[in-house]
Amino acid sequence: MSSFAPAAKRSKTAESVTDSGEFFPGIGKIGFKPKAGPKEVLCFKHYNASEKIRGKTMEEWLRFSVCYWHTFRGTGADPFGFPTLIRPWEDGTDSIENAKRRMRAAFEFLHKLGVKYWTFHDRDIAPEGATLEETNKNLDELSDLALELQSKYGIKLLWGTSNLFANPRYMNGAATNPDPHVFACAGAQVKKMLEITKKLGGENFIFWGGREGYQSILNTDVKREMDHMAALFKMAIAYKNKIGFTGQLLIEPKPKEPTKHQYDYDAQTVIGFLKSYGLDKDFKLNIEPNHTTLAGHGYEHDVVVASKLGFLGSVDSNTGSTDLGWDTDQFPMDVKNATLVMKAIIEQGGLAPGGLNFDCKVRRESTDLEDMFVSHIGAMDTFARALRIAAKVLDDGILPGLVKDRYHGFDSGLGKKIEENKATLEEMEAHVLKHGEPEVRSGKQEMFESIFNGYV
Ligand code: XUL
Ligand code: CO
Repeated sequence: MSSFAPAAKRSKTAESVTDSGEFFPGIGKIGFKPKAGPKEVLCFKHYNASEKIRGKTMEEWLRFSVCYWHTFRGTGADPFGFPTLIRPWEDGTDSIENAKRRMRAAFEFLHKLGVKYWTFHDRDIAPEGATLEETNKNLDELSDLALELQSKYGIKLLWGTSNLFANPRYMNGAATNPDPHVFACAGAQVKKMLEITKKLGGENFIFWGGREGYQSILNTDVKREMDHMAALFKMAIAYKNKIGFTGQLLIEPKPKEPTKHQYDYDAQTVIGFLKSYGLDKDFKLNIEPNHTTLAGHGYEHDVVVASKLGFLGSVDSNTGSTDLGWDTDQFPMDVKNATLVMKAIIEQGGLAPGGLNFDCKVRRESTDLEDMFVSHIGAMDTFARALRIAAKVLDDGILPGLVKDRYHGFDSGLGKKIEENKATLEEMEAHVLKHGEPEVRSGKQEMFESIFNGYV
């Protein structure tokens, strides 16, 4: 690709936007219009924030959040093409002034969309300076503005995180880098971002190990790298407790991309890691379905596994594209998939202090400002429908009852003894000798699928 970057046409300059005072003119607060026609896309047809379902409002169940990195730092650039998403508040510089204008645009967007939470990486909101002092000063300045805007609009921080993957210093890993000096940079960054997250009242803090893995096993000491990753987590727990930050710590699994193999492969791998290093009381998981499918599982798999094992803390509610197969971070529009996720969330009694964070980006071809709203609204309506359907499935009790019935043999007698870990191999042998071959029982998958389809 040549270094010549043809700019997509800018419709308004950053100056003129500042003058008008509004970043999304012509778009008001998004309302609930259940009777709106199919072509009306700037309203909610299903998401009714104050409607009560199973004792909680939709807003309380869904806890939607907008991510800063895709929605306000995404440019539409890809390995084959230049930026396509030219936002009118951007002046093309990495200045503090531009960062502040962008943040005002972000809060206007959150307010108009009616989403109460946001998420960001340290480097999303403030430019990196030449030294750590300068970088931290920039972060202080932008987080002061964030605090002011949070209180102006009544918006809260779902989680903060450190970007430990973009800067070239992290190319060989952050906590898993073979150089302790780089590890120290990661530690310093996490320290500062824990402070900023606390300052903004963040309800969680995330670790996504973007470079914590390897490209070649030949140059990698896997055991030392995992030990070092655990060491950083232990430091984070100690510092969190020291400064009195009460948010939940979360790890976000992903199997690969950008590294060939990432240590936080999937939910079960991370749970095993947390238990091996004695971290399981202090961490939960932030599950991103696009990462789950990248790991070769079904969309809902990691949400269900993490939830059933008591580790589901939050969800990066996005989707991939089965025909592409990589981390495309699309807006979730599939009601069936979302229903399976919501069913697990209702079954565990909700996600708080976690939420449904839209770690999603509009396609690089979706270049209108309006598309930022349309995409989020579509995804929110998808999850609102999913919540209603999942609640109905659980209220009816038909599917849960059928599942329970499949395992009824474990409710009494030998099965109960097995579940209670009181049985022996000798008893197993005696049982088979006495009763012979078990009868085959149909799994009835198609029946379960048909019943589920009846609700969607
Ligand atoms: C990357 C990803 C990250 C994390 C936060 O695939 O999902 O944006 O959510 O670092
Ligand atoms: Co994510």
